[in-house]
Amino acid sequence: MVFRTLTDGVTRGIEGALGAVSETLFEPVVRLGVTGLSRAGKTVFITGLVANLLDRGRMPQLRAQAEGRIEAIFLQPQPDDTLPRFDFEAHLAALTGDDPRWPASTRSISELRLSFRVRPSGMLSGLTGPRTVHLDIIDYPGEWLLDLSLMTKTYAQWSDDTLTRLANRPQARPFMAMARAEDGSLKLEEARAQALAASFTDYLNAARKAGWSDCTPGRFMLPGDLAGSPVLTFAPLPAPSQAPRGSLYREMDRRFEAYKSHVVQPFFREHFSRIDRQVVLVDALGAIHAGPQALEDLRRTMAEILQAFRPGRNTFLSQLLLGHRVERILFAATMADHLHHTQHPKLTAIMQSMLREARDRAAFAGALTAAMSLSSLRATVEETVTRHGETVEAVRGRLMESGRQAAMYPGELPDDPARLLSPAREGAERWLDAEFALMRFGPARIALKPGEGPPHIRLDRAAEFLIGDRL
Ligand SMILES: Nc1nc2c(ncn2[C@@H]2O[C@H](COP(=O)(O)OP(=O)(O)OP(=O)(O)O)[C@@H](O)[C@H]2O)c(=O)[nH]1
Ligand SMILES: [Mg+2]
Repeated sequence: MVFRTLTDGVTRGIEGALGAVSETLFEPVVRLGVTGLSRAGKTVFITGLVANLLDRGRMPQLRAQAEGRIEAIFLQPQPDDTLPRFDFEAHLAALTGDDPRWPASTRSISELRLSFRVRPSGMLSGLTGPRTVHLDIIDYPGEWLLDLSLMTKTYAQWSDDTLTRLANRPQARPFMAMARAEDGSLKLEEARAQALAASFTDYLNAARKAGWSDCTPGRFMLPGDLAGSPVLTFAPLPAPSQAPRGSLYREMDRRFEAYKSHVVQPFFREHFSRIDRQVVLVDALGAIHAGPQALEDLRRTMAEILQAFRPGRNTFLSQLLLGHRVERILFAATMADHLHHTQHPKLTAIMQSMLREARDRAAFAGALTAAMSLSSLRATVEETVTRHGETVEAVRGRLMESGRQAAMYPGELPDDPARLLSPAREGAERWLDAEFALMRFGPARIALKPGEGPPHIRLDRAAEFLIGDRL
């Protein structure tokens, strides 16, 4: 008894030491970025994906799983000591507890490591033992990618560009009046700098609401723990004829550079540049429901965001990446459980068409791309109901507000995406020949069988596209 414990301890010690060596030498790491605009469904996606990888009963389309080659998948301490851990357990408890809720908004970056033990397929299967592959999942706000354009500009260039663009925008009137009245050559007064930054932030928020997508610096709208710090206390100003040391203009210039080097650059250098696979989540249904202008805003913002996947044009990024590239990008329309499955192909087509420009660019950079509609945590069941004497394919779920069960028929998406995208581009106020309803459902109360993850739509297909080739 004593002897066994001892040898166990010894062998484990050796395995531990070997483990540390082999991890760096032989165990491949795949870094999966998960992004999307705020409320696109990132947190629910990661939680649903991880829960369904730990318990794989609902993952038939993941090939390694179907072939019975996955021996184990388990959570591990993450490799980056300074990143917050993605709080998987808390999010899963919220989603699948007795009183199921959607998780709270996260608005920052976080990370989680999953390790896979898989048996190789094909010819090698009899020859070698199981391999270990690590999957690092990184959740970050899509808004952060908007700042990429700042990296190649000086403060003077950025100020000129921004003030020119803002000149005719009604939302910018108060800020423009303030900026024009400012003399940048005078000595810095902190209160003035703060007032300018606050007015500029107000403009950014109003512009975002009004549908403008060129709202940078992105962290002004999602400041997190940087709120009030000098890196977020600057604004564009007209160039004075001279800007002596200690002047307002000089100090704004310094803070702009600090924003680039302390906020934008670290994110791109330490996180973005190391991503191998990327999923971009899009709440296309939410935008369609909100109307043509919201859909057009979403299209423009996504096009801007996805510039980050076409590094060629941006010297800062291409120097940083040094040839490293994202190999696969999945564009996913989330919350597809609001639609009967017969409509999913139409939703996918709309998203595909909306992102065409951006997708072509990514393809140009050599990445493999795919589009699909999915639901990370299915909150509805399908149901055929009679409506004005007609039968329609609807979905049923538990309403967020009242907790009551209700059936929803969201309307029929067009077969041709242009029927939505063209009026959106032309600035239509509302949809002419259709209406799209959307009810907010809460997560359903679920009783999971052993070995089964929470219900979803196509998470297994998404996982197969994103990492299947590495298993
Ligand atoms: N019905 C349904 N709703 C979903 C699904 N996924 C997300 N949602 C809804 O979308 C909301 C936002 O999801 P999150 O995962 O928190 O989105 P996020 O992108 O992490 O949001 P931020 O952290 O604020 O950036 C949720 O509160 C749900 O209302 C899904 O699969 N089905
Ligand atoms: Mg989140």
